[in-house]
Amino acid sequence: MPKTALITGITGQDGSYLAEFLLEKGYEVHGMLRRSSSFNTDRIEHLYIDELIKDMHSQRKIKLHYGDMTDSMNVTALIMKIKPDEIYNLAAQSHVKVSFETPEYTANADGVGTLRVLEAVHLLGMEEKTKIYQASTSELFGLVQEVPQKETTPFYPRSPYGVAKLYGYWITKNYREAYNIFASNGILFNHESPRRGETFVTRKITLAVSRIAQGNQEKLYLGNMDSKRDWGHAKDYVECMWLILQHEKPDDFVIATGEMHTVREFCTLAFKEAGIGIEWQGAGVEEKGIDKNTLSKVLVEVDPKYFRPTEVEQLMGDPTKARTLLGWNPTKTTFETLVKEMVAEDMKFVSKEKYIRKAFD
Ligand code: NDP
Ligand code: GDR
Repeated sequence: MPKTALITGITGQDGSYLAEFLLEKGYEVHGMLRRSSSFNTDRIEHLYIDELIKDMHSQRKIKLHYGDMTDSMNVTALIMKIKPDEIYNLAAQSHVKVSFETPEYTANADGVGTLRVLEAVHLLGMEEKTKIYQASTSELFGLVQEVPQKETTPFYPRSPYGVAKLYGYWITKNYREAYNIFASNGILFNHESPRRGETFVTRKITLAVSRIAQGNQEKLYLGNMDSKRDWGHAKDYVECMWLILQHEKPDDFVIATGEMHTVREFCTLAFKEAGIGIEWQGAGVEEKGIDKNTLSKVLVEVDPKYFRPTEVEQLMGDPTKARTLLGWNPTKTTFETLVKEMVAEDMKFVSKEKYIRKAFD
């Protein structure tokens, strides 16, 4: 019998890579799909075959079910129907800046949403059958108390998102201890890919760089350029989610590369990959990235509208525990390879965009 997995957040960056990974392992994969007025299945379309055309294909690869993390009855009904061996709880309002504008919704979906999954497994008496992976985050560390951050570093979240995820982290641990559920937290540091949402800084940069290189955009506006992050590749990180649930006992793990770079460094490298050299001038809101060829053309400018009310200045994780206990390799993809891949994919994406635009001219 193949194992059955339920992925909440299957339409997101991580959900799509995880679905591919689990299918390759022979899992029956189910996913929670939010109703949307327009299609939100771009990242999983290659895995999903619509009911209407299923006869044209030998089999559907994944099964999608409408649902929402803010709807307890729906969450419980799905778990009752699917009876998953493993639940990967990835669904969340995952944008830190947006969480300042939608704090209550973020708490509901990201914090109480996690409780809904755990309580459903408990209510349905599935404690011995179902393992739960909780998508915890380096944003828990927030105002950093120690560098690098590890499983024992104290938490100090700096956004409604971070605080909601803090509840998710602790309620996962509490249900593990109270009801003996196999429930584990992956404390994942930033991970990116060509499938990253377009408003997160890495993808915003690689898309803009590609559009600038192909003459489709003049300038890129960014917020805090000094912010430092530990950036890995999403494809490598979903493997670790699975490893965490295959471990002999439930536990919490930091997943990171152990390397840290500034937003400015990411930006410089992305422009370089697109064949454009830039020089930085000024500081803070005065900062500008100038095209080295012309030494006058401003390609990057700081816009304070992207600053956050409270910022997480630097994050760098220590993945020793995951490396030792799970045998996970944190440096499969280097920072340079990640930037290269994202720029290369966006260059292709933007040329298609240009082609479509031309067709409508
Ligand atoms: P994305 O933003 O790409 O995906 C989020 C997913 O959650 C989407 O499928 C989205 O659906 C779904 N979702 C949002 N709100 C709800 C809701 N109320 N009910 C049901 N589904 C909902 O995030 P990532 O893939 O990057 O991240 C996955 C998880 O890991 C998130 O929980 C995130 O907070 C966490 N995380 C991410 C890190 C990263 O660097 N990427 C690092 C650490 C943790 P839709 O497509 O319809 O919007
Ligand atoms: P983060 O990712 O907040 O770390 O959360 P994001 O890419 O949004 O920001 C990273 C850093 O870049 C700075 N920054 C900008 N950010 C955005 N989005 N847009 C800009 O224009 C910009 N300019 C500078 C930010 O201030 C920040 O310091 C991500 C999400 O995936 C979370 O869900 C996840 O939990 C954490 O990573 C780990």
